[in-house]
Amino acid sequence: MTRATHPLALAPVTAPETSADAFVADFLHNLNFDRGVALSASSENDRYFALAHTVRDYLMARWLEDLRRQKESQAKGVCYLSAEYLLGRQLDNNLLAGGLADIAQEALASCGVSLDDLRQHEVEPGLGNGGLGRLAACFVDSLATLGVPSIGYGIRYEYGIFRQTFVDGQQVEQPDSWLSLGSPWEFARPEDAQTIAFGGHTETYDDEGVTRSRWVPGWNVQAVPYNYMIPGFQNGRVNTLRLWSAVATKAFDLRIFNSGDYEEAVRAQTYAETISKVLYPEDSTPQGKELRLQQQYFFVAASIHDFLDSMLPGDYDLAKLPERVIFQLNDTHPVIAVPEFMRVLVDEKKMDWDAAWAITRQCFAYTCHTLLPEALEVWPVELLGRLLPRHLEIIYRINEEFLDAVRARYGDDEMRIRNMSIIAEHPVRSVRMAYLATVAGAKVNGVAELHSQLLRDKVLSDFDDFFPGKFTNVTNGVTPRRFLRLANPGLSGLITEAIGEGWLTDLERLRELEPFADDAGFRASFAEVKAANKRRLNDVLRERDGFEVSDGHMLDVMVKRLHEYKRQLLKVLHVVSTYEGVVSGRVAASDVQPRTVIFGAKAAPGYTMAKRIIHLINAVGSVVNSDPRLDGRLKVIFPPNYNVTLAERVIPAADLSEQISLAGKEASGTGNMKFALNGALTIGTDDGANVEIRELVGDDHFFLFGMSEPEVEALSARGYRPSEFYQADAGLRAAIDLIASGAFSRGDRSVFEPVVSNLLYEDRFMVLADYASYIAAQERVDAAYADQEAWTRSAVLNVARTGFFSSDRSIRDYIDRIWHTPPLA
Ligand code: NBG
Repeated sequence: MTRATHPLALAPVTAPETSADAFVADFLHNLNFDRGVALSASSENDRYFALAHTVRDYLMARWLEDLRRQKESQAKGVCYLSAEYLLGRQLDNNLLAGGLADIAQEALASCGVSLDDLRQHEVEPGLGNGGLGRLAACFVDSLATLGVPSIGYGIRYEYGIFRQTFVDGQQVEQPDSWLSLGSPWEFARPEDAQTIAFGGHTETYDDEGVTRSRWVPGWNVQAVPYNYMIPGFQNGRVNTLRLWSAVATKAFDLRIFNSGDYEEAVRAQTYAETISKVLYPEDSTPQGKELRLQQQYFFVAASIHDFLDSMLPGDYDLAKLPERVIFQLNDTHPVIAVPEFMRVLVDEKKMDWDAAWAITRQCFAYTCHTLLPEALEVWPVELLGRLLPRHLEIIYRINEEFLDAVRARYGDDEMRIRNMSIIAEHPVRSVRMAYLATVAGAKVNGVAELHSQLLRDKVLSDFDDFFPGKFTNVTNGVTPRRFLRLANPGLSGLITEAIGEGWLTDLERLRELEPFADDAGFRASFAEVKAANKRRLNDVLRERDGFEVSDGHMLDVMVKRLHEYKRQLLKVLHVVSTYEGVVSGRVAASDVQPRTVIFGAKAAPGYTMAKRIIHLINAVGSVVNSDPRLDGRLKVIFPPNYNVTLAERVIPAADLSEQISLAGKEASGTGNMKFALNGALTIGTDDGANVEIRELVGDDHFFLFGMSEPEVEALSARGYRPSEFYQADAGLRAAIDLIASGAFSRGDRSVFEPVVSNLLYEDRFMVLADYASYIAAQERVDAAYADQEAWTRSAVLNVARTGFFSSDRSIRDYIDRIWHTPPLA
């Protein structure tokens, strides 16, 4: 052990002394020695990096200690496998977690540097699409805060979710080159790279009298890990997020290069590196689909090998793995980990199939995040077999044994067999990844009560019957550190003043706020915080996009991915109907409750209808906002490129939260939780976690509308004809006709014709059926908002009663119901 002979090498790493002076010294040291610049010559990026590295230095001792302890204790831990982590900016979160915000502020000020400018400088890593990725980010925060031994594994996409711009009201996607100036939060570990193979063929061979299979791959890439610190909230813990980046095994071919064919010389490199190039590349083309499967296998294979290589002692008895690790599959994206794990145990570790399968079935658990059949991933057998031939064989064998067991239980019920088979035969022979995960997983969970129940009763009901006790629920949650403490310092201060410290890690304590709802003084302060948050939002919107929220307006917000099931169209119809009421003279402008409607939404690049809806929102906004007949009482603003950073400003300012999906379609929603926790009232359907929000806050403080899930089913069964609703409702007719007339497209009726005819003749998500109920609920909203005291009282009660939605509670539920991984002392 020559490496450790010097006494200093054995001393534990210690954090710098916590004082503003020490912070200054560290900051300047990092600026000079890391960045190679003097303060006077430094750029904002230099100062941002130096600050980030200083914060890192404070967290480093704890991080190294946690890594050591997790390995030494060999306690059971969680490997969270997720293709997405929508982290948001890191600086503020890490300052808060490290308890460093005040001294950093003071230290920088003494150097003449504004902390706020450096905050704004950070580019958020948008390594996720929406709720699923943000949930993973909340979960790693809570895992660290609760001190659960864990590691998050994912992909370090070079380009995250696209940057959205609008050109003539239409979405145009720009690449998100978040790494162009580097990231100060990551640690590249090329020495821990894993080799990930693809393609080739399989063969059998004789292994001392036993016939075994092996995979002879065709090509491979290197997976290089980048480590990120995930600090717990002021608890001295720092967990790890490990994101994989793809590089070519052979950087380039010198022989070809020397022959002058430069492109060919780097072809392999370019090809390999595409694997981690972008988040979810377009999957409507066969090439795109293949790349996506490559990404999935790439990161789970690297993660499994990393865990086995780096976290276990050399002579580890693999039969004990279920006592050591649980791999949580965040949706179907990482499910190819199941056959990979089996391949490692059976082919590489030469374990007997049954023993390996018994271990695998205890080491994986699966979270399903959807009910939409089209979102349940399937991989064509042809593709999977070409890319991962051995894995396909393993999947076939798992399926064969599973179907034998199904036959043994139910007899030759061919219908049931076909419905439960991991292999679908139509329209093309494919592997159903959700089924594979369900068969392999120790537990399967949905993400809200209603969602889990629908999974059990409908989507996976045969499996629930076959595997009693396998299905469970863990209702989603959000981290109160980012979405309350950092996003809403005003409200956080008020809460602490009222009920003291401690609620940030024990969010149920918000209950103690209930009596303050009846305290006029508290309500006044609460309303003042809301007003200040609106001003803060205005500052951001003005600078970012030149928008403004007018004083005295109710702030009505719908921010989430653009999807037909989420029904942004319903919100648009409400806006159009208010507008139509005034311009047709039926309603006096002075009777309209002043409102600003904020939309934020990205549409998948290949999702044409979603893009049309974005166009429509912008078109309606530009007409409504400039029509003097409205007297400035109705505004629609749609800041482009909604992301975590903007969410942190919008949510605390909102009065009304729009959660209006068709019942039975939104698995949970997490935006809904963030709004309620920040004191917005919800207008929503009985869908996803809305159901639990409404139960907790009470009917009087929630605007419920629309069909319930059984009513939706009944209407479908009867045969839904949207045009009947159109015919029967004059207000609805007027709103749709106005869109159809070209009023929002300079008289050109063709522009929104596809949207209108889709509503009238298909309307898969029953916008028209819920329209009347929605409008009536909005009238109740207007009436309620007119009584500001009562509204604020409801808002306070929303905050007080939604502590349940902390992601700390979700993680505790995972521990109790699925993982059984106690926190490390
Ligand atoms: C999404 C659901 C949301 C849910 C998040 C997090 C996918 C596949 N699902 O309702 O649509 O809140 O997951 O669970 O992104």
